[in-house]
Amino acid sequence: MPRILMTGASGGIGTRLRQLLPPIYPDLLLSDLTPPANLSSKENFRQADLADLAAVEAICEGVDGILHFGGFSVEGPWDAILQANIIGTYNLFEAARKKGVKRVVFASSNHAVGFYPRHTKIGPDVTARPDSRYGVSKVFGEAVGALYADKHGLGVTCLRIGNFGDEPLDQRRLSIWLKPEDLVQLCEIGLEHPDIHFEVLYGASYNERAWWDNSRAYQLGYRPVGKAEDHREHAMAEQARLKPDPVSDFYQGGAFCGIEFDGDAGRVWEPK
Ligand code: 15L
Repeated sequence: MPRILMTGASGGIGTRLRQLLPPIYPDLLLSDLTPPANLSSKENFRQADLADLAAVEAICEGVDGILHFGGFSVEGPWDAILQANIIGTYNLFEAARKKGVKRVVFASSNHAVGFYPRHTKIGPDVTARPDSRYGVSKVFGEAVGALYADKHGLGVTCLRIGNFGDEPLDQRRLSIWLKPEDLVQLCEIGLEHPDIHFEVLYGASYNERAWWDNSRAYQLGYRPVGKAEDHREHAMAEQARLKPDPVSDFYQGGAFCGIEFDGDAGRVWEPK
């Protein structure tokens, strides 16, 4: 039975996966900076600061696979992103190598490619177009993952997660929604599929308005059950409450693109 470490256990995704993973991976070690508020006596938790390499090495001891959801999950000040996502992600891969971990699933994000316009369909191999310091840290994480796969033989899967939750929150999220059960499937592929060396997959359910070509995930056996269009009415009603914004509404990364934007909104960037 593999021992799986999940970082970010107290965050939004981690909290939900704590319910969904134990039937599949009963030997689950949880970690975060602070313990989850409702930790049960059946759960196994060890505190660790990702910026502290020795602490990360300690939680990787005896682990077969890692689900790395830890770190800063939105745009933030450079120092916070630097510590948690740049140093933290490097430490995670380095500790995994030192401790002989076989697989890492890295929670990348759609914000690694957020500056692609919504009318373009992109695959996993496009040039990075991060929309924020947070997005830059996800590009960095994917690069570190590739290095550790190619140089050290770690099996690495980077999931460019769209928007994780029980339903799509607005029109943008109809294109990028990820149902929790579908994320579990992607984690299983990353942890167990025999063909994994280094993969970038999109973390999205079956969304008719998808901006992403996720055929590689399907080749690896992904069969999402979430259908964004089943929630269209709710999403469009929520959309009607939002204030239009020429930058955020044009690009895939939405509001992350609009944050601190002082370019020329009338002269948009388009891929050649
Ligand atoms: C993300 O990467 C964030 O972690 C999440 O909070 C959402 O903002 C999501 O992207 C999104 O793009 O909706």
